[in-house]
Amino acid sequence: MAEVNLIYNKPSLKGEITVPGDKSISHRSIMFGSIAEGRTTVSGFLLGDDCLSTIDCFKKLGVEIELNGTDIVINSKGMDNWKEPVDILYTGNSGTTTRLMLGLLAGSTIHSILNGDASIGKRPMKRVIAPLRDMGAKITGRMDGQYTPLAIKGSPLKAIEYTMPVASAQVKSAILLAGLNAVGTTVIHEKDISRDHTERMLRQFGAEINVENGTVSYKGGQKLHATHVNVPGDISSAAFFLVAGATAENSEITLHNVGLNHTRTGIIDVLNVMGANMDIIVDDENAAEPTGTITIRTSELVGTTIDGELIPRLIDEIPIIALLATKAKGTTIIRDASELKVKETDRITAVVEELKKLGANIEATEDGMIIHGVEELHGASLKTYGDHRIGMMGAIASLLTDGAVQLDDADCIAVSYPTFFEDLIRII
Ligand code: SPQ
Repeated sequence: MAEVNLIYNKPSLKGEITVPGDKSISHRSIMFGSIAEGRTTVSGFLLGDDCLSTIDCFKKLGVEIELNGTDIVINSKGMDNWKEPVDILYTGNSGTTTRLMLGLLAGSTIHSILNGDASIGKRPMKRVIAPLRDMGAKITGRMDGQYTPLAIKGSPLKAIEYTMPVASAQVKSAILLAGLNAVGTTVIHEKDISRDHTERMLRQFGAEINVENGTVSYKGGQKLHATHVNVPGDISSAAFFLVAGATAENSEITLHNVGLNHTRTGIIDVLNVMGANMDIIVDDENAAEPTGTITIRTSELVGTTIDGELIPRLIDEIPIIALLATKAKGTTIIRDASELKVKETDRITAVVEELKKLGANIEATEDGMIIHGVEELHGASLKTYGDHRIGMMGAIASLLTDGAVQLDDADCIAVSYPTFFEDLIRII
């Protein structure tokens, strides 16, 4: 557990950062490259701990995966030739690895066991296992499959029509990946649209998929074709520096290669509504995953309300948005976000507890938080709860406080942004 002591005297931030690869897309690139027979290449891969866990799991299934920096080569004999693993598939801290692999392994021909770290052991899995069982999946686990470790006996599946009870890309993706091997057409209805990287990548690998008015449908039994995947920078990582640039005094930061998929850009909408001084240049709107360059400057911010369909479009950015709101005039209300309670930690409690230590005027609600802007934030010792997003929120807060900020465990930041501190130092 690496403790860090961050002593900055309210620096002005200047410089440019090329944002590292998107975590959600990096995971999926390995999964799709392992399903498809042949040679898939990936560029811009995120070398974060979570994505390395995904690589490790597929290596245990007999897929050849070579890393050369952020370039990856996957040689797979196709999903039908995956090897039964002799070892447990260890998913570390990664909810995405655990839940998406459940969908894939359910329709495979092998027996496997999935397990993760202590945080994964507390995250709900029934939300994935219930629809998979409706498809015919044979999955057993602790508390009837609510928690890891989980044992999966691959079996023939049938397609289902499913209405999502919560907006979750992980549940949607697990069903879609199981649907690959299911007889019939898998149909999923979403009220609020969650990130659509799985749908986009299915298309990229040659599948025919229909997406219309919140309904995704596609026929099982389609073969995927190996291809090249270019992973854009992660907007969830960029978010920390967007907030730093908007709130630190006399600052201007340019972020290159930011993924601008509409299902992920809720943070941009919020920054705009709050009055951020920001310019965006889109690189290629028609790319499989669009990207752009964002320049953000010190801004006069006002509070806002964040709820409804916006929530799944910024769910992982809420910790850093809460910090942003402490520096805005007036009140910010975040609601409809109870999903935060089942992330790497309960992010409502963690954000409220830690920002209070810095002098923020913030209170937790049943499904979010209410934040009143304050003049000053002060130094304090913060807990990260082993949650990368809480750790980075604390580190960015240290740029705004009138004293030092200590983080009890900054190692967790490597889950999604292993070069976070290098990038931070570059702009100070
Ligand atoms: O993978 P994991 O641990 O679930 O990571 C988080 C994160 O903050 O990085 C959530 F804790 O991101 C999820 C995200 O919240 C990644 C994800 C995906 O790649 O499909 C979808 C979201 O989760 P969910 O539960 O809403 O589907």
